[in-house]
Amino acid sequence: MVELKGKKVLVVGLGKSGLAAALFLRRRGAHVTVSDVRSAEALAKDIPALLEEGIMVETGGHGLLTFRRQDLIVVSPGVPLDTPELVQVKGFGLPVIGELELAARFLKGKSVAITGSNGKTTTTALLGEILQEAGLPTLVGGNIGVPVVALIDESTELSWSVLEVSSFQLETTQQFHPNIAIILNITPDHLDRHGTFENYARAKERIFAAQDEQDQVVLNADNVRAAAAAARSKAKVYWFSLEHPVPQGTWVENGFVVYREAKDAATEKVLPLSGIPLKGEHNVENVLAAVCAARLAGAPAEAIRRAIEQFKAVEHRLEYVATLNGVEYYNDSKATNVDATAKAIAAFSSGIHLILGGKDKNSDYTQLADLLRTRVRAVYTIGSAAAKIESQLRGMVQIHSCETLEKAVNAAAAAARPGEVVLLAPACSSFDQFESYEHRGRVFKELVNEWRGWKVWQNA
Ligand code: UMA
Repeated sequence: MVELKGKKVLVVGLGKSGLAAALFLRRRGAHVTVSDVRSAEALAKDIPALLEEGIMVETGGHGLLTFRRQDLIVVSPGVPLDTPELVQVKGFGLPVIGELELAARFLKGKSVAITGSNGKTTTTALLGEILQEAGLPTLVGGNIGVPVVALIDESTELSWSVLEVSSFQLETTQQFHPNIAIILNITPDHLDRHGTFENYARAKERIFAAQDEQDQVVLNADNVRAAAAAARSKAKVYWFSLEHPVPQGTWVENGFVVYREAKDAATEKVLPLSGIPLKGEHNVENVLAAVCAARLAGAPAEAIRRAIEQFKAVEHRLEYVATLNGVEYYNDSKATNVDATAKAIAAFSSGIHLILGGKDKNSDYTQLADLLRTRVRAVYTIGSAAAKIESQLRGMVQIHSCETLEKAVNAAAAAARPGEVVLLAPACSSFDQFESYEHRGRVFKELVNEWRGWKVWQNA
């Protein structure tokens, strides 16, 4: 449905995506209502602008009648599809789509979409910078924080939109059709929402559901579940691998990232591994994926190399914070699942003081056992998942129950010796004690800086 004029549309959820979708729909002439479970007071900052635009606002809960009187429902990614009001109206045949699908129907030009359990944001930001460096008109958005509808007005037939897409967004896509789709990896996450790992993996695979033979999909040859997606894709498959050469795509050879367009084509050297300014092998994987997609989009190797060498780690992704008394502090607040935490631990060889915990997502923390035994000196637990983490990890590693991030930073900083690392990589979401993982990461950095102040005072 591209014609929105005069249509009655309900937007469910008034966060970043809901707000952007509601304003977009209104500008296109739809009669828009927004419904959110939060109170009018909690939403006070956004309501006046919506009312001024002639958008109706329902707060404090979702009314079934509000949902029934619509032509289309646009649901925010954080709203589960088994919300009773949505289930009921879907039963009546009302179309329910997400903000990504809405945007996809209007976005001009070509697009690369990036999904995966981990590395999405870094790869999206990096690919955006590469395409920009190559002189292509580039837009960046999606789960990275800029709703895709907000890119529509700027997009042209020549633009490349680089879109980070999550399983929540992909659950409601229909026509969403990226020219290049990337699946970085699929490891357990969001099981509280998707129920099973297979449901979650199938949601990720929806990234290529509308692709055809003209399109390309870039898959991680080293990740079993991502590689298995190849069997269901109609698009041409390209691979990336840290471990071995691939028929077409990117891999590492003699200390270089290399790319080959097709099995019988020449292998191109793109950049030396020493030119990658990011920590951890997982970031080499992100670079391999971005390089492959960039070559497919037509960026020359030289521009790719320049953009990668200048790239700075994205905030909250294994972000270096400070070195205090010989102890390094890293903020990986975006490590919101067990696999991301494993990758963060693997980026350091030993002496790690690891802050773990937050809101559990039905995760299995015992998967960290080997890394904890070999590289981690102590774990500091926080948040509502602490008891579960402690019971699963007991006997594997020294554990300190800290409850809050503040107590954890203080305890870790007091225990760490020169040459060791204090790492926030919590393996959980943040919503029990913080507004978001960004908020948690910022608090961590503030606490580290306070600790720095305290040290200076103590040494004086
Ligand atoms: N709400 C309801 N009813 C419900 C549930 C929620 O009304 O049943 C309301 C909440 O009260 C709140 C609003 O919905 O007012 C929040 O909507 P939202 O959770 O979809 O959040 P947005 O602010 O719109 O942000 C979303 C993404 N959030 C989620 O997927 C949870 C952002 O990704 C994304 O950056 C943004 O759209 C722009 O595209 C964040 C995220 O945590 C970073 N993503 C997950 C992840 O990376 O693991 C998938």
